Amino acid sequence: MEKIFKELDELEFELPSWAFSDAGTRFAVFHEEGAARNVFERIEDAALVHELTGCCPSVALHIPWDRVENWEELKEFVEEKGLRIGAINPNLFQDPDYKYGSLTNPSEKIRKKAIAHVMECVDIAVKTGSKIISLWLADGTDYPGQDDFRSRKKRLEESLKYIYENMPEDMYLFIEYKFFEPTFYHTDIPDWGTSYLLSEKLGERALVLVDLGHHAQGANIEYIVATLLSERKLGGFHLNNRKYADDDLTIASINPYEVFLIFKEIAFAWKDPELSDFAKKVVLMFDQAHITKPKILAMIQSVVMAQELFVKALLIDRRRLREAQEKCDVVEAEEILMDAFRTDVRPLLRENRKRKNLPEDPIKVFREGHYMEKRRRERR
Ligand code: PSV
Ligand code: MN
Repeated sequence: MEKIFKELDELEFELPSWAFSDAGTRFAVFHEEGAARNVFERIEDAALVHELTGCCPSVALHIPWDRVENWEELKEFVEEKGLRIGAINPNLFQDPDYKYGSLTNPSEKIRKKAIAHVMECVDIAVKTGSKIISLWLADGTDYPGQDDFRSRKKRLEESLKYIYENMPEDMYLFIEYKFFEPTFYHTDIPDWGTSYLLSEKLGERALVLVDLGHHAQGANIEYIVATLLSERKLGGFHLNNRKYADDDLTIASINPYEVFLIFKEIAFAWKDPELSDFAKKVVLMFDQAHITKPKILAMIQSVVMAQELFVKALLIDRRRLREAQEKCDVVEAEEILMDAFRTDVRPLLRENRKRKNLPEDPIKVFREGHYMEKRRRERR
């Protein structure tokens, strides 16, 4: 238990500011009474999640959604709340100019505009003490012949090279992939292989970001994670759960076993002396849109769920598993995984929280507290 407690001290999650404000489907945005209306309120909500769970000390920002005039003031506010600013996410998907692409756009003027926006985000990262720019592109085409694939690839590589070479030397560039949407004929960064290729060409501080929602049905995400870890090219995650496509449902709501198997790869890398330092830097960020669940509660539920699944992954008996694998004892190997997966780790997590003076059951404390009433009163 003490060993797990030590490992739990190192298990941190990053919260997305955007999960605390109104979100919607393709068809409508739904309002939640008391939901955060601006970046300061989003930080307050993230701070509450951290206060109740004790393991979410950083919050990712999305620009321009979280843009302020005075970044020093925001940084101070974040620190006062006991948090730090995590990844800065440029937005290259809402400006009408990007209809035919941002960093890949045929127009040099628009490419320059997109690069300038990313460089603004680099500047914000410097001002707020963040070390990560997390890039996702909506770039792609809808129809055959719309643009030339190889020209787009070249433009993308050139744009990224400019950004990478002009970032401070201690800053990381995460490149996220998504196999479709909003374009449907082709996507410029559709899979981990393309993200890998681009980041490999850029250099050591360019890494792949795996959003769990951005894969085709049946994709083996844990294998992708293992491959990227072994190549030291995994930067971070956007944790969520997918049913059909990028639904951004709360983590493990559909398939907890899949998340357990993904976390197994990270937990094993944590314990591998050659990979441990690298693996512990992999950022476990959430990227979820809470529409049917109350936002703060959904986030607390996600954090608790992610902690449980990570602890289960830490419990796997690696020595026995290796022995079973060497003997090609497939049933025994799977049983060893299932032993850990079936273990009820909730008492252990409750004890851990008690020792840290945290609520033993953060979901219950939030539900029974008056956190939302206060917010509904103040955020009319
Ligand atoms: C795109 O679907 C994405 O996963 C990217 O990470 C964006 O930054 C985020 O969602 C916006 O909600
Ligand atoms: Mn994402």
